[in-house]
Amino acid sequence: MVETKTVKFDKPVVNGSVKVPGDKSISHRAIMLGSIAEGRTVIKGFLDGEDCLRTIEIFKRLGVFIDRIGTDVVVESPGIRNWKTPTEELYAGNSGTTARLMLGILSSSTVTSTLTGDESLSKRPMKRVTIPLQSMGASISGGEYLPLTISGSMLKGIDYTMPVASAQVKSAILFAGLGADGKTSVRETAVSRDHTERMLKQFGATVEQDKGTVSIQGGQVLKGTNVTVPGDISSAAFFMAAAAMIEGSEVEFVDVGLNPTRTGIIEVLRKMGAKVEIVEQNGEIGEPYGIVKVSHAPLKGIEISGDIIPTLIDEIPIIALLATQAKGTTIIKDAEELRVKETDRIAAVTEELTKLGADVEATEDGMIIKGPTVLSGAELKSYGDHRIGMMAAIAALLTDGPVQVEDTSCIAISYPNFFDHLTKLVLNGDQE
Ligand code: SPQ
Repeated sequence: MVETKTVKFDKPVVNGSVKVPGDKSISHRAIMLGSIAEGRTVIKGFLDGEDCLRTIEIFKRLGVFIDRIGTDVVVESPGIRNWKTPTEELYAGNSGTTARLMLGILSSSTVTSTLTGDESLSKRPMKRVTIPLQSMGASISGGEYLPLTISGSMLKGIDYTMPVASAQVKSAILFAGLGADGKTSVRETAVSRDHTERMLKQFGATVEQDKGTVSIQGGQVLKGTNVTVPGDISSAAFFMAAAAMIEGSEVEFVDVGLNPTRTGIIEVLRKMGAKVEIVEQNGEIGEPYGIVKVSHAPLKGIEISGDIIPTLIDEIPIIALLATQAKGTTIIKDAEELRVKETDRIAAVTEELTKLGADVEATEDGMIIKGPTVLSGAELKSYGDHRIGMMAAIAALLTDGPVQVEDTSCIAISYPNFFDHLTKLVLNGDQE
């Protein structure tokens, strides 16, 4: 049954403090590295989103013990070389991160397994990962898409220049390189999120980073450790945009991740004219996080292109909505990767914003948005994509009539309590 929600507010203002759930990218990696490592890993702040739960299920099938103690997730692993061959397929659900990173991990393990995914994931390109892995000697059978069968083997290190800026490709190669013979280097044209590099170090690995090249020496054995996951800035971005767009709004984000490879949204908000204050910053070792306050100010259109794109790739749907409220033209370029996410996000965003009355044109690698426009209620679709679903719900803060969002259950992939937080921030706004 597809869950449809009608979202309606009467001249809302968003206000108050919110602690968004744990970062999705970091939560996946904490389970993965905790399972590769020998011994016990305790994860605080883990995201209970559906994608991350898929990653947990996969490692349980490989013989890793994973359980909860209160809100912590505890991983007890015999180490990657002692996993058991799974009796069932490894199902990655909707999660590109799970599928692509697992390809790298499983290639250097000692087990044979088949990775599968849902309908959307089974249409997402995997060759970007399987080609470099196969050149390391990985045994992967299948084609461009899932399902793929991986027989773990002894790999050899490579020196690889990535054709696309992708943290998933980089991470898959680094994970494979960890178990390979010799050194593996990955060269990036634009810097993508570096959570894998940071966390490998937390688990005791030596990782070299030099001007866009990351290198790892194979044969390093990791030891379990404790990991704290900060709030996901990609989730916070929805309420950051709401606060920036709606007059009288101010929202504070507590313990939100501030890794510079992810904070493109803050730069964009500031350039567009919103008030963004970093009240406090912590966590120099591991992942930086802090308190961020965003408040409304008149917005103007800007160009968003080049090296900043990988630092805000997942925020582009909500940035597009933001641009409908900015004066002038916003041009988003160099973001063709959006076409191969959970859905084609360029097509989906253009179609849904147009239904609301926005002036949006899709281009091959982005969008051109003219603003400001008055938006009207409409019937929108999420396309089963959590980020499109949340963008549609936030749009309801701007429209006169209700916005009906078809298929909202996908929001649980990255932000299970999204609607509770939305209601809370609007209620606080009412009380001001
Ligand atoms: O995991 P998935 O489905 O690929 O999730 C998305 C998202 O919007 O949540 C992309 F659709 O985030 C990716 C992100 O776009 C998560 C990610 C990571 O954790 O390494 C990296 C980015 O993808 P890529 O292809 O640029 O490496």
